[in-house]
Amino acid sequence: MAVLEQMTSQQAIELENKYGAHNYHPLPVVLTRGEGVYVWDVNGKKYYDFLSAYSAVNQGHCHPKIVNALMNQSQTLTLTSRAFYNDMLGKYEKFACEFFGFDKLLPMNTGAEAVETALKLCRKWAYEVKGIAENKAEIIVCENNFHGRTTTIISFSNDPVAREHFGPFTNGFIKIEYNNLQALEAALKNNQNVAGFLVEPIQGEAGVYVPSDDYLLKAKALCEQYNVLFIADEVQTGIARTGRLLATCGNCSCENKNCSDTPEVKPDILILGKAISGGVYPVSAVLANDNIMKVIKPGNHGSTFGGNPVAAAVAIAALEVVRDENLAENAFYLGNLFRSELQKYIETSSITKLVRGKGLLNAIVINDDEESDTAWNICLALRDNGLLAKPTHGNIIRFAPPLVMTEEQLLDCVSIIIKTLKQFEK
Ligand code: IF1
Repeated sequence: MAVLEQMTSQQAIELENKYGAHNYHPLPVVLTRGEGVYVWDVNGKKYYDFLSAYSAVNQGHCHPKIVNALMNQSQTLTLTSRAFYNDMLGKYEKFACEFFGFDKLLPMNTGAEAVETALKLCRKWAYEVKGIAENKAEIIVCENNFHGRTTTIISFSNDPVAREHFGPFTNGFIKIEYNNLQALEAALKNNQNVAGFLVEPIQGEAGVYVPSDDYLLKAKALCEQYNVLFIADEVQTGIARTGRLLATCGNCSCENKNCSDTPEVKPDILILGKAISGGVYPVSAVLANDNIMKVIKPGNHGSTFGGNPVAAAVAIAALEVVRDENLAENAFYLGNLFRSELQKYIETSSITKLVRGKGLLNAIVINDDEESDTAWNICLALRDNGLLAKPTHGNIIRFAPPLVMTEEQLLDCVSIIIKTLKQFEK
């Protein structure tokens, strides 16, 4: 069979099973095309995408402006490495620094690479600026975090499936309860060696846990009080997903700042990935001001593809789409509509306990134990009804459509979701 010949679902699944490592358990659907909020499988069936590739496709699948940027740059200059300058990286760095309000950007490719970069930057700042003794720096993280899959990152994960048999692990991390300011202060108070606090503004993988409104603001204040860097991992919550440009700091270039419910918090180090490229190309970034980023000197850190011309062109286009199509405002409005419509159903439902989230990063909790396969079966039924979503942990289903969705499409999805949930009512 010619490699690119049209395949049946079964053939595609069998190929992956035979030749691919089994590091995922995908929902049984084989996609072949994406456009805006829709994806199509190999049989021509159309679906609403309610996962957005884990919030990487905020701008919608194959956004023409972003794809054109990819195509144009790919036919001009794809990669120089950082051994030489190129005419795209500086433009992108300037654009992104002004877009998010920071002095400097360190370009990488994946979210995990950006998290690792932020950890290295924080440690180096701790030794060279704060004055912590060499190799004594500690970084506070939260229980049930998800920051990626590298060995150092899983060293501070408490997910056994992500950690088992991958040791030995990296030292220098303190775990505290998420959304618990007392726990944070206790970890800061008695320890001069704390360099930073790494936190997700909303814990996505854990099940879309939204902290109390003042958590991030007060956590940042505690970090300032103890001269510790506040590091925000916005790989999943950033780029308008939660109804603001960033879940921590609106820095909105738009008029109606959606900061009414949650105060703005300026991270010392901001970590971005996923939708910074609109899901078109692997792009991630670490942003900080000069007082922190100055510790990085030539040879300290890098990456072959980090900041390549294609990444630069794609990221500029992807961020312009966020601004020009008012995606934060759209996510803010549609997110409120989504939760209020689902809440009406939940009040009469025996199968759904609650809906939670911010902007268009939401989840429902299914009224069954974590080990049950009810959430999985609901996602299979959603697939049959034309909407793709996937459980995060056990009985929690994440709902995160592209931010370009219209109100009409959202209400259509709400009716599909409710119709499907009703099939499981006891
Ligand atoms: C998988 C989860 C989501 C992230 C945050 C860093 C990264 C991620 C907050 C690393 C990546 C992805 C990874 C992907 C599935 C997905 C995921 F389920 F794993 F946890 F979104 F919730 N910080 N999240 O969410 O970025 O290196 O992947 O570019 O590994 O299964 P990456």
